[in-house]
Amino acid sequence: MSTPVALSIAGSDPSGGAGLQADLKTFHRFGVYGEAVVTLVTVQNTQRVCRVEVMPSDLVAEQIRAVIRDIPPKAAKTGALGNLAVTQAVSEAIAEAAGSVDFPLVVDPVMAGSRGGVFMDEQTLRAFTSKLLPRAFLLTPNLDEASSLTGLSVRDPASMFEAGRKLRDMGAANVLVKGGHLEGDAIDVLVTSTGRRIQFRAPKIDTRHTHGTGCTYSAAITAGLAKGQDLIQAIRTAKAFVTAAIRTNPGLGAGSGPLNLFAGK
Ligand code: PXL
Repeated sequence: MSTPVALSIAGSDPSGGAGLQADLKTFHRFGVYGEAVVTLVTVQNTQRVCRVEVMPSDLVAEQIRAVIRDIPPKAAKTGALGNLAVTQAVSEAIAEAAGSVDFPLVVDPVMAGSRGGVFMDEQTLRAFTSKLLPRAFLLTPNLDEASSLTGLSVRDPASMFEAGRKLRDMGAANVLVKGGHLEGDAIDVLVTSTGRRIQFRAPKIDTRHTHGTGCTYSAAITAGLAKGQDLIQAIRTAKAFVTAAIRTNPGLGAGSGPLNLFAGK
């Protein structure tokens, strides 16, 4: 069997728990070879984000072009993009690649970090919505992101389903609205390309060490897709992994620490 390859286009978290670092570790955990295009560099530890420097947009586009034809990914994901220029450059480079390389794209609409740091302003949100969102095989907003993208108040499974339907109308093929911030269980709602609604449920784990949960979840789904799993199978496996990774977190750092990305090994 050929080596499964996945590409992440995301920001660097030097504390290693989120962003590109979490994506690569998660790909590796699932036996998937990872490629990594950096969009922005953060300065952060488990307590706070101190600085965000976004890469020049041509540098981001060149990285994508350099790797995508040489080692074509079987699946790709985007995370924090940082500004308007990078969002446009990534959308264009992905559109260009779509002519010759075919892979499902998981789009994680990262707007802000759990430790602070804003990765998407209003203008960027508009470009993201018109240019990148319609290229998503799967869009993975949390409750706040689903609210910002749709203008709806997304706060329970019914409104998560509404938002999912609206985001499909806006052009995403499938939408997984993540309910990790709901009261009670962590319920995620998938609206599929055929309009089916499927719920994924896991118990909420009471810990402050949840940094990188969104990145890890979308990376694990991307890894599953790179291995040829269907979407529902990839989400089930990813959800179980993220839940185990939170439950067995290593308790690192004085603030919100990382997950256990070895979970299940
Ligand atoms: O979890 C969202 C996220 C994504 N990417 C980078 C981050 C964070 C959160 O802090 O730092 C680089």
